[in-house]
Amino acid sequence: MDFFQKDLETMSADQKFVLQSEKLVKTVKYVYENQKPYRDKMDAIKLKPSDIKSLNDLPKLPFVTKQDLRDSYPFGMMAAPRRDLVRLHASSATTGKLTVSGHTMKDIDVWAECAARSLVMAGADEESIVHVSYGYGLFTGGLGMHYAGEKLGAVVVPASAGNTQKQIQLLTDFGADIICCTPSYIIYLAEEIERLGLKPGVDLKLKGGLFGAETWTEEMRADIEKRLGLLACDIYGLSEICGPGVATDCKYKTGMHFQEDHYFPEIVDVDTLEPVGYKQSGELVITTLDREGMPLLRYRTRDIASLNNDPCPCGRTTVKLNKITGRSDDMLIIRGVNVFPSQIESVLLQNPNIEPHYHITVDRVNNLDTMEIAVELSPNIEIENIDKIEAVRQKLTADMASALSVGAKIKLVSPGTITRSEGKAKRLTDKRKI
Ligand code: DLL
Repeated sequence: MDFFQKDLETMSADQKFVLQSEKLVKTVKYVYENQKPYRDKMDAIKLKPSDIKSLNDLPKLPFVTKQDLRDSYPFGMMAAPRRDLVRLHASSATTGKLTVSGHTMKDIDVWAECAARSLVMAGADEESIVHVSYGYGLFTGGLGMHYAGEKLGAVVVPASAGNTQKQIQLLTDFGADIICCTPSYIIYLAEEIERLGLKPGVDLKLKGGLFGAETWTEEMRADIEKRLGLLACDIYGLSEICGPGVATDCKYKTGMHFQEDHYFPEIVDVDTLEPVGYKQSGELVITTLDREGMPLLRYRTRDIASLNNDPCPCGRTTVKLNKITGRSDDMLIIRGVNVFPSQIESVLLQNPNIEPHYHITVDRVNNLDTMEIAVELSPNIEIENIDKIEAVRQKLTADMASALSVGAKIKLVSPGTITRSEGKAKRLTDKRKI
């Protein structure tokens, strides 16, 4: 199966523009009439729904921020009447209130459609067994991929997160060919699979995976693919918009195909908030084109990425989201230098002598920022081989300094000592904020 909905995934630029413009005009009118906080924003700049005639007028619209969602907690941004809402999801914030998202039946269906397209991109079809190890609950990962699998007509195994031994038993006994979980969890699973002496391709039938919900690098992808012999696709999404499936890699990995007939992406400069061109990095802003429950116009995701419009050999014509490099709010400023955790991961994973498990601790000592990166040594290195370990440490220290333009202390720790995560990994402690 090459496509889930070929006609919608391979539209010409003109067809797309017409469809998106029609949907945008309708959504703006619907939002103005039904979402008071946004109507107030439009009134404040004297913008009327009739001023939005096509997609070209999108930049006239004000942005919506996470703070707007918090200010209207819990239901202020819902545009559909209560009787039409069928589900709530929420994303936990590190500080403050939850961000709540409400869905009508149609919203759930559109989301399932986009996530089913994602499953197909990872190689799934109606014969597939889809093992879902994302958490089920307010987090959208579990239920999002669950409904996608059912929509595709595959068999879904709702394993949810946790209980790694049971997960491996289910994977070997049921023979799932597709797995959905966070990149950090698949690494943990791979490690356990290796420890148990199970052989990918023999004891396990996995051929594709959809890994997302956190940033991960190309180096991490290569490691996952090598260890498990599967196609590792990146899947992006956020609960404010729907959940997993907003954009996903196909097997050619030319960037994540953005489901533009439902969710329109823009990248804006982080300082000026002006839209930037393809391949230029900035903050991802998303407009929902047919959402009913909680439509969002120009929602600032805080995710830092770029778009590309290069042709993809798969035939899909959708614009592509390049890997998320970080969040504007998880960017670290170390002695004045901007550092994203993904840059650190990228350096670490190029070194064959270490494992992809790390933790970053940032502190301030005598008014100076310090950064320590604890990373696990590969089990292939004998712990008594002090000279080798010192050489690995020195190489990593030098590579890190040249990649980040700021020094970091490297602490090599024994294999298995860094806490494994079942959901989104917690890889950073910033003591300056505690
Ligand atoms: O993480 C939805 C999801 C579930 C996506 C499963 C993919 C797979 P939230 O909990 O609301 O929703 O968190 C959304 O997670 O703004 C990004 O910062 C980050 N994120 C999600 N997918 C990716 C990805 C889900 N593929 C926030 N790469 C987003 C990097 C990602 N970051």
